[in-house]
Amino acid sequence: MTSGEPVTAADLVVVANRLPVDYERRPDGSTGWKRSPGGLVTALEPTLRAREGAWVGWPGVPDVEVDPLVEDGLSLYPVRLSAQEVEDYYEGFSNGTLWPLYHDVVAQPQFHRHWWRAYTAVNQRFAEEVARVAAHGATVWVQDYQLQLVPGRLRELRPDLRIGFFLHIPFPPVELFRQLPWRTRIMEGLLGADLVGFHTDGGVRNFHWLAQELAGATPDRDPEVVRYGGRQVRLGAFPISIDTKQLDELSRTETVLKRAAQIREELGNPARIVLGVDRLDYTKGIDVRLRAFQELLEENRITGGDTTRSGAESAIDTVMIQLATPSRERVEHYQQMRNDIEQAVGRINGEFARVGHPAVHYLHRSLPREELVAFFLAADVMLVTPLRDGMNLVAKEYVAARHDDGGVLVLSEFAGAAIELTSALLVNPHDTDGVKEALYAALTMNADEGRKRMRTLRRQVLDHDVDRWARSFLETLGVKVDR
Ligand code: GDG
Repeated sequence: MTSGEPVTAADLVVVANRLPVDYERRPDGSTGWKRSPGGLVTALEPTLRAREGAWVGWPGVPDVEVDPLVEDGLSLYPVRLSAQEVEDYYEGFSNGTLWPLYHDVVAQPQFHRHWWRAYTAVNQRFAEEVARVAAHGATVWVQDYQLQLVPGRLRELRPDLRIGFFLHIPFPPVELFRQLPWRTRIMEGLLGADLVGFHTDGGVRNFHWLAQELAGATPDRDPEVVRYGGRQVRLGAFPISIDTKQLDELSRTETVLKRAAQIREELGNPARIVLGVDRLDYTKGIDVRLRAFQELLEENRITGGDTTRSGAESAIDTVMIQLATPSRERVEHYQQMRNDIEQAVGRINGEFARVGHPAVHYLHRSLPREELVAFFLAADVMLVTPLRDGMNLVAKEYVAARHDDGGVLVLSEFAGAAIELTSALLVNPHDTDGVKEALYAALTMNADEGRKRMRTLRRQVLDHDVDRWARSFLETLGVKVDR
C-alpha cells in the first residue's frame, strides 16, 4: 500500500486532529498502519491527489515518533503527542471543556489552566508542521474544534498561505461561549483564517457577533464577512454530507439485502424494528429515546419481546436496537453515561422481555459498514434524538440506505441535519411526550405517507453529497476544484 516519497511542498494541506490512518502496535510486536476511512478523507482524497496534497494529524497512539509516509498515494505527516498531552489537550481541553461547552452545556464543561496550556502547545506544534510542509502560497484546510488556534499561529508563521477552517460541531450561542476563560484567544485563533465554515447559519451568526465583541473585528457590508487585522475573514454555512452514491449502491447489494432480512428473522420477525446508531456520547440523547420507548411499553401501546403480556393484546410488537460505538472511554463523564444507559436497557428488559426475546438489543461495539447498512435497511423507524449535534451523519446515512423508500426517520430539531431533512418527523428531545408521540406516529404511519416523506428526504441527500460540500468550501476559499 505504501509507495513513493511524501511530497515536500504541498499545494493543499489538510490538518486534522487525526490522520486518516491509525498507527498499530500488533500483539506480535510488529507495527503498521490501519486505514480509518471517514467521510472526510473520501471526500478530499481526489482533490488531495490531484494537487500534491498532504495531510497533517496525530496517528492515534501517544509517544510514537514516525516519519512522514505515503499511504494509498496520500502524503501523511504524523504529529507526535505525548501521553500527557493526549490527556490534557485531547481528553481534557478538547473533550472535557470545548465539547460540552459547544454542545449547549448539556454536560458541565471543566476549565483547567493546565489543559489550556497543553491545547496551546499542541496547536503550535500542528501549525509548525503545516508551515514546514506547505508550498509557497498553498491552501491549508484546518478541521475542527481541537485545532482552533492553528489558523492564527499559522498566519504568523506563514502569511503567504490561504487558510480555511471548518468546525464540525455547533458554534455555541454568545452567552455560553463567553464562559470560556480563553474566549478571546480562541476567537483570535479562528480569525487567522480567510474562511471560517460552520454547518449552519446559526454558527455563522454566533461567530459574527463574538468576533466583534471579543476580538474587535468590524462588520463589513457583506454580512458574511468581518474585517480583522487589515484582512477580510469570510464566514459561511457548509452543511456536511456523506458519500450518498456509495451508500445507496451498498444498500442494493445482495449481501446487504440478505443480511437485512436475516436480522429481521433473528429478532423473531417483530411487526416493527426501531433503531438507534450513535457514538456513545451524552449529546446523542440515547437516554431520551429509551425513555420514550419504555413509556410506550408501559402504556401497552407497543410490546417488546413479550407478546403474551396481558393488557397488551392490541399493542404493536416492536423491538428496539441500539448500536453504540465505544467512544472517549477514558473521560469520566462517558463512563458514568455508559453505566446509566446500560442500566436503563437492563431495566426495560427486566420488565418487558421474555427469555430469548429482549425488548431492547444493545451492542456496545463498532460494526462493519455492510452490517450497519443492513441494520438501516431492516429498521422501520430510525431514532436520531441528539440534544445537540453539529450535523449528524447517521440521519443522512439512513436516508441514503433506503433505496426502497421505506422507513421513517425521527429526527431531533437540535441536529444540524434538521435544517435540510424537514420531511423527517422532527422532535424536541427535551420533550419526552413529544418524542414518544412522534415514535408512535412513526410506528403507525401510513405506508404512502412514509414513502412520500422518504422520497423527499432522498432527493435532498442524493443532491447534496460530501463531494459537493468539500467542493463548495474549497471554491469559496478560492481553490479551483477540477474533477
Ligand atoms: C461529528 C459531529 C457531524 C457509528 N457507529 C458505527 C459507525 N458509525 C459512523 C456513522 C457515521 C459516524 O460514525 C458518526 O457520525 P455523526 O455525524 O453521526 O457523529 P459524530 O461522530 O459526533 O461527528 C457531527 C460530524 O462530526 C461530521 O461533521 O455530523 O455532528 O458531532 O458515519 O455511520 N460506522 C461503522 N460501524 C459502527 O458501528 N462502520
